[in-house]
Amino acid sequence: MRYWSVVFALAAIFSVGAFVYAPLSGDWWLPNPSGDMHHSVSSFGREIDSLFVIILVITGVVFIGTQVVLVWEAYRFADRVDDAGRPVRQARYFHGSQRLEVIWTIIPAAILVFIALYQMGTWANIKFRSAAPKVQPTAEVTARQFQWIFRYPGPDRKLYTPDDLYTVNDFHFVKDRMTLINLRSSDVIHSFFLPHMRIKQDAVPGMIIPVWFDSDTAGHFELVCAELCGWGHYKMRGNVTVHASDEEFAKWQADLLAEQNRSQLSMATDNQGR
Ligand SMILES: [Cu+2]
Repeated sequence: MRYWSVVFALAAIFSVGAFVYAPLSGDWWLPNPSGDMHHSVSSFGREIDSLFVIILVITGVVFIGTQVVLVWEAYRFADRVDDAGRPVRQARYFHGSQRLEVIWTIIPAAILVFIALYQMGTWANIKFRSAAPKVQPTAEVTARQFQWIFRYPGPDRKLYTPDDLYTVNDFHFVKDRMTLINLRSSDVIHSFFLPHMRIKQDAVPGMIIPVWFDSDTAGHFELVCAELCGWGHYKMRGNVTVHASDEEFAKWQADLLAEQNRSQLSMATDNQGR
């Protein structure tokens, strides 16, 4: 029935409409708080966005091409019968076409190789340990069911010393600074995802994984877990604060230190009272 080719056509038109509309609308696209939706706040983000657009264009062209053929063939070969109820055209069965199989294997393979080579530089910049910035880690981040624990260097500026500072689901770093964290997990696999910085890295038990990123915009962003890690997975949301300056970050750390000392003091006095 030709009716079905119309249904296929409408579904294809709707899909194409959605992916043409997405880049034009702010809500459907990758999050960008600066208002300019084609300008990610992080320097890696801009590379990743352009890769994303290239892949969207390639898959879009392939999708439109295959849908046009599908709908046209569905329309053309719809089973029509004559007045006597006999098929107008008899179906013909044949066993594959080797040439066609070779073509539709080679073309996608070539496209995948092109994408693999094209994105290699970006991947190396973001993931290769040799590309890690030579800076002190801003924090050690430990994922666990179901929260993010941040451990910052204290006044001695060294991590893993007794004066370290802790926060839960609250991450701070400084604008325009390449920021390095050591990512760990204390139970299952989680995924450290900063959507605004386009950074996503699995936290794997038993490994300490360096992750680096930056932001050219101060403000408040979001951290989520991008790996379904258990029943409370949805709770693994954290606030990210990008401070405008080193001074502002130092001020926040000093406040945190004072608060931490205060609570330790009150714990000590509580114990004495008992
Ligand atoms: Cu998780």
